Amino acid sequence: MSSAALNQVQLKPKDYKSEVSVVWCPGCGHFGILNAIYRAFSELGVDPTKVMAISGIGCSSRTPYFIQSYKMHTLHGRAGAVGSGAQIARPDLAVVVTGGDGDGFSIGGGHMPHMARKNVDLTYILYDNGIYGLTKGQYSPTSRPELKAYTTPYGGPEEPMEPLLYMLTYGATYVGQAFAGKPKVCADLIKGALAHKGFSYVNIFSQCTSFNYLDTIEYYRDLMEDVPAEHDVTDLGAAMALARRPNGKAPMGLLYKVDKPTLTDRLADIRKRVGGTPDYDLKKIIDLSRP
Ligand SMILES: Cc1ncc(C[n+]2csc(CCOP(=O)(O)OP(=O)(O)O)c2C)c(N)n1
Ligand SMILES: [Mg+2]
Repeated sequence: MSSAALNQVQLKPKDYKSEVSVVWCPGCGHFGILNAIYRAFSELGVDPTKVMAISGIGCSSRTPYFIQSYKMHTLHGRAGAVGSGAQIARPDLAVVVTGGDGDGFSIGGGHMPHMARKNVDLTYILYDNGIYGLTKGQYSPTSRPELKAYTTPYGGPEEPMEPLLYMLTYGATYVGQAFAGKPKVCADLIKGALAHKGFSYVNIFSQCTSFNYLDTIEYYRDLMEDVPAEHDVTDLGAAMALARRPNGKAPMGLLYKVDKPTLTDRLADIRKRVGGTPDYDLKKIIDLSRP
């Protein structure tokens, strides 16, 4: 994201809390992720007046309310599209999108590949609790088939998707994963994502203590294994192999990080080529399109 927002202030994590009280259920993993965001902001000296926090709808999508920053609580599934627009219009701002597995991969699933392939310079933090929490417990694209939810009382009829494979396939330039019970790992991954220039995706498992009785904090603790120290984060094939969960273990840590031109860089190149703001004269556009 924009480096203009970094190393600007010296604030404590609590200084990034807004005046709005947090309304999640007791024991919800989302608290851990929010605290990791505060911590990452503090450690990077992020200027709150340079942050645009954007979300869709969901328990996780309430996050911008709790952060001292500019914010937009948008439509269900559209946070990525709004975030992309905000980033293009104001490349000097640090755009941080937060949301859930339902918001990002059900209704919002059509936006995810495009943010990734365009390398939009923003940070996307996905709170993956394998359920629709806000609407009280429906099956999501990351629910395990064994989960009996209100919409799947006999268990799920489909295989869950793998968000990491999806984002790696579509060209995200920073991909990491952790779970809410590891605050330092979460904060470090978010810090790396914020400091990265390009589309950063951080998948954080989050226990839903009200509606997902399977994916508990103990389950995530057993499920996850640190990314091996020898893993090369520039090796896409190796990152994908880890995302496919060898030995059934989900990787925790940074899987992938490469530098590539961002959408903002490419738009600036076009402006340079045409010698300023592009000319929107219709006749010229038609002539240019048919050389
Ligand atoms: C267009 C539209 N469809 C459906 C809904 C209902 N709805 C609100 S939040 C949500 C899913 C939330 O799940 P997730 O994104 O995983 O967030 P969580 O609450 O689990 O953090 C749904 C289906 C809506 N608000 N708008
Ligand atoms: Mg969810």
